[in-house]
Amino acid sequence: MVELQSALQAVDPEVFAIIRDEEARQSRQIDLIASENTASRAVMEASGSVFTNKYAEGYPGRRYYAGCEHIDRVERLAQERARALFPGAEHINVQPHSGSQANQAVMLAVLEVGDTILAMDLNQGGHLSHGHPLNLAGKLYRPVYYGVDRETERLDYDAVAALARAHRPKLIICGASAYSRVIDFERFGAIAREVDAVLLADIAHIAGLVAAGLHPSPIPHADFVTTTTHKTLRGPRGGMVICRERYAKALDRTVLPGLQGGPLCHQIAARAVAFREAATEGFRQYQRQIVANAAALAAALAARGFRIVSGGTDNHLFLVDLRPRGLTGNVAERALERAGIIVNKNLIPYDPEKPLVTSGIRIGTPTVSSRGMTLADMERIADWIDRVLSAPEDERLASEVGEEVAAFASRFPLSTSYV
Ligand code: DSN
Repeated sequence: MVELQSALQAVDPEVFAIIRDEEARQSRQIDLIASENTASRAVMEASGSVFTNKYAEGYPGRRYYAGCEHIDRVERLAQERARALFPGAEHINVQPHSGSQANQAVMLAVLEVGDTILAMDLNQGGHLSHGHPLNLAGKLYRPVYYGVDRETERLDYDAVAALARAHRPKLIICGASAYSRVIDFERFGAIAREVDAVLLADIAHIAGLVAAGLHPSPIPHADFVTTTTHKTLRGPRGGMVICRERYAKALDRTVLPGLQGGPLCHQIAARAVAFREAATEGFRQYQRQIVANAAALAAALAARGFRIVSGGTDNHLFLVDLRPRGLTGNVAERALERAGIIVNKNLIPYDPEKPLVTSGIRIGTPTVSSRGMTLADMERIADWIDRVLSAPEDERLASEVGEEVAAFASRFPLSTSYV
């Protein structure tokens, strides 16, 4: 690592300096973006390895290039380790470059253009790639959306079932990017079977929790499970698909040659490392800390008068409704950023504001937990958020808090290994 950095510094001091600045930023700030994390040094070393030099179109033992014996070994290892992490997984493809491409691969494997899909509305916590009108999925297929109940702000499974009966979708997608409650995959499985639909569970956000046994697994209920590998799972950036054996051939064909060319071999090696880390007791303890920290931070903010969507959280994230404070998400995001606290503005269910304004912010604890912050630290963070958002235009206050945040955050390492 040190050698690589030196080489970079010699060859390209400009990029080297930018990377150093980014490292300093990450180290000095408190990252509460629910989809981010800090990969371990081991993961980054594999990600920056000679595997970046290799082309390996195809699958282990069946490649379109020579010289693939070692990528075959590491890809098989990644598959085996993923299988151990997600018991019951029949077939695993570790090649998708991202979660969106993993989702596209599933759609391409089971849908024809114009088929109906039923998915969670992006405005209510779903994901762009599940059929948003501006996304490829929304252009190729006919999306119908479900959401959360207006009162409880939790998934309304009866409404999902009614929509499924009315629209007879070929594919139902469950999984979210801004939903703080347990998802009942068993219920989704029953709904899908009733209307003869294929079920895709996108667990990108909660994969680490599922691997650690802190959220029920969708594997027994879903035909396909997709995930990214860099959120709670804490690996390198990338995607993965798990599916029933009967879909294995169709899925592999849609990943390559359907959607992608050569896999990112260095990222596959890094995924294998991350899956090894995720099989440890240290990782399971880390996941418990994420959930405990999220609950503590939500409670600490609620105690300071913030309204938490659905009243709390069961997982790694929650949404804050800023309307009672007379704020919008974009104003809060900017003010907090000035103080070194990084969140993202986010639509809340039934949000009257536009996506670039929003009435809420999304807060997640994977990164702060990776860095070793615990329950008492959540109280401090809540205090800083409260102070900054009490006077969001006060730049002096923001920079005062920013200095406290930097002094505090710098004490926690960016990258920890759990093996
Ligand atoms: N963009 C990610 C998120 O922030 O949730 C999902 O892909």
